[in-house]
Amino acid sequence: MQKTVVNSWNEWDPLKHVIVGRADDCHIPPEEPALDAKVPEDSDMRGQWGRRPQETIDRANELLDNFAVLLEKRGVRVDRPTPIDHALPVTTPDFNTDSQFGCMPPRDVLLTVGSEMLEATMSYRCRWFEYLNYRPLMQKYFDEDPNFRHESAPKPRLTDADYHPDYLSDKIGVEKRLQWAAEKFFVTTEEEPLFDAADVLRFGRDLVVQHGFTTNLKGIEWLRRHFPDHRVHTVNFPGDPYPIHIDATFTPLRPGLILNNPQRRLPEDQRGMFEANDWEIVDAAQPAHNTPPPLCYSSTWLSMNVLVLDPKTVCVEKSEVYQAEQMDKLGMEVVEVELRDAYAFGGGLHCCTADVYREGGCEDYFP
Ligand code: DAV
Repeated sequence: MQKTVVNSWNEWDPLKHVIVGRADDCHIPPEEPALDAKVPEDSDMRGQWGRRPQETIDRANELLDNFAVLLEKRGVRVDRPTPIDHALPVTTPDFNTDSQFGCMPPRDVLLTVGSEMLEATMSYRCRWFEYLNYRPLMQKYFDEDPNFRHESAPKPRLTDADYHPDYLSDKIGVEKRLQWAAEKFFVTTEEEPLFDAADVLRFGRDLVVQHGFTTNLKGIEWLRRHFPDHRVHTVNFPGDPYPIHIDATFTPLRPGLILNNPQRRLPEDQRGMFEANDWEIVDAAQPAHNTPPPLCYSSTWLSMNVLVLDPKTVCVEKSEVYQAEQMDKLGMEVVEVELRDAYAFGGGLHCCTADVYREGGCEDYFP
């Protein structure tokens, strides 16, 4: 029987079908320009690379499996990717890197807009082939759903021309990084379109895209041309010295309400569309932790990397008690999910998932 499998227009409508990543065979990739720019200068990850320790992979998989079961119990269909061999190098005519990243997190690679799933260009060399982890699922959706549009953005060349050499030092300092972020001088150049899917938030007819390390202005322009029926808005958050991915910075919870990282506030001159339509942008609660877990790329702000199940229900990481309390005050039912030991694999509850189906259609929230 023919049916609609893929449909998702925003971050909050009732979730019915989702992909949850796997930690199998995840690697800390060797040094490369865009990835190094994101590793904080005092991080335990500087200079390390290789396959992640097996016990951390097993623990992360246990948590991801539990999360999948929890979602299924709430009536959400869950699919899992098929890991490729991430120990293999990536070699193209333009570059070589000695290992890959992993099949986490799916949110970075797959952008679902309506009946389309778009594979992002990616901007790390080690993530160039990451879409292959999801191809078995894409093929399945293609067979099941006559309206499914499987799209892939042009694979970038990722030569040295894609990266500003100024960023290739491990002694830049946070002050300089903040100044560069304010000037919108990021590690990626405008050589060719680059974007990660996790820099995009979907608000029905509007797509809000973060300009930062992983997404450049040409990438945003490519998205604008690719989605001609959408309005595409460029945002940036000058308070973030390591700006990759929008989902620990700006988190819509339901129509009219967005959590914003208080260290990375949306500049006043970018708030017009929200203010004109009476959307509230509130500061997110403080994270419960002072430091990220070991071997983790992300900041402590994965606290606000929540997965909205419907406009009244949200999954919050179990140890993030302040974030949970704030959700409760905002009138959301909180579903606690233990995930902190999987953060090192690329992110939190929003990161480790990718939407396949949410109820509802394409609304105009900013008429
Ligand atoms: O705050 O380190 C993490 C986003 C992961 N998708 C941060 C951003």
